[in-house]
Amino acid sequence: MRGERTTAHVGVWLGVAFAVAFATGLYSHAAQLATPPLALPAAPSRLYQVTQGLHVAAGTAAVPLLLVKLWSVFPRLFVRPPGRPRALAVHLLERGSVALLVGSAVFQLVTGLANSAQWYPWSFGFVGAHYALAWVAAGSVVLHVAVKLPVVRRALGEPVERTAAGTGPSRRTLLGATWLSAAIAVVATSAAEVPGLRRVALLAVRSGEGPQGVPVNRSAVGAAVAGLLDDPAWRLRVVGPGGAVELSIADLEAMPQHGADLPIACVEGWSASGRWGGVRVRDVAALVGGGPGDDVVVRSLQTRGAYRESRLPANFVQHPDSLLALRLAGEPLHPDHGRPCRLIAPGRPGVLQTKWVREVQVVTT
Ligand SMILES: Nc1nc2c(c(=O)[nH]1)N[C@H]1C(S)=C(S)[C@@H](COP(=O)(O)O)O[C@H]1N2
Ligand SMILES: [Mo]
Repeated sequence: MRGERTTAHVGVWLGVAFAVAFATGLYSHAAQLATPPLALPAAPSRLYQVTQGLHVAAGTAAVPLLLVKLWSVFPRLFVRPPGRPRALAVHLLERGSVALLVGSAVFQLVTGLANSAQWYPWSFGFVGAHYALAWVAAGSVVLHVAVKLPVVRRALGEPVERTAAGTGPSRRTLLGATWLSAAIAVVATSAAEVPGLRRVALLAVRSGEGPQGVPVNRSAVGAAVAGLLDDPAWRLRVVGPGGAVELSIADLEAMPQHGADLPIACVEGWSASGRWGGVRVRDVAALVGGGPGDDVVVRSLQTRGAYRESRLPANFVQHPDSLLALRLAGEPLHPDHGRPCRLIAPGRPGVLQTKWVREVQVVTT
């Protein structure tokens, strides 16, 4: 069952999975930069939910594909290197590029899956390492495809035999089982995103349950803000080119209220939608002279943690559904969802939907 044809067929699908993961990963990385190199769209509001869902699904599908592909070439790891210096150099170069490819691919899949499970058995920063190795993986895939193109062409040109020469399962059975495991891996982790299919999602990292119908990643207690949320002295500080104002909950509730159905789309691949209510970010920014070209920085009551601050680019600030939410599902925000108010804007990664907001700063660019 081993051999060129197995390797080539599985390799094509693995290449597709890596290409999808690379493209959606670049998008996710750009979306998380404070000032992205080019303006990303604020609509459709579910765009990031889709791209990040695809990212995690493609990475998950790649696991069985990579395992089968490695198994199909395994005996080749032990071929004796040629003796002649020139042939040996070529051989070592080829082995080196394969080692880089396998190493970076395994690294990406392992760190990605571990991040989805919020398990960090390492000391390096996930985001920087996963991003850097994505380029190494992409480069070595391109090199590998270029080097192997003649073999791939030949292997794909031949039919996949229906029955094996001897006894035992055929190559066709093996390929079928491989597709099936990739499909099962995707369904078992991603079906949670499809209404009615959550029970099928046996490997989903989130139960899908939480206060007000939305799961919680970082609770108020976990973020060490629980004691600060019901302080009657809380004011939203708004700063901008026109000065500074302080708004109480009553002041915010006296402003025009707006409702929006928006998802929380976590980088880990899970997402959940809710009905949010509150004031528009652009209305708040306008109080301190914020104009259509201005970005907004939102800061949390939280004093530690990577996600206590985020920057909303001008086109997101202007979107009518970008809110400082005071309510979820018709009730005041649950403490774990960011009471007294949180940022919720369309088309953004979950990590940027800052909770327990204390300050809004208009930044003139
Ligand atoms: N202040 C603050 N805001 C935060 C976070 C955080 O750790 N601190 N976590 C973010 C992450 S990773 C996600 S996915 C969303 C999840 O929101 P939820 O925990 O309310 O579901 O909130 C974001 N907002
Ligand atoms: Mo997240």
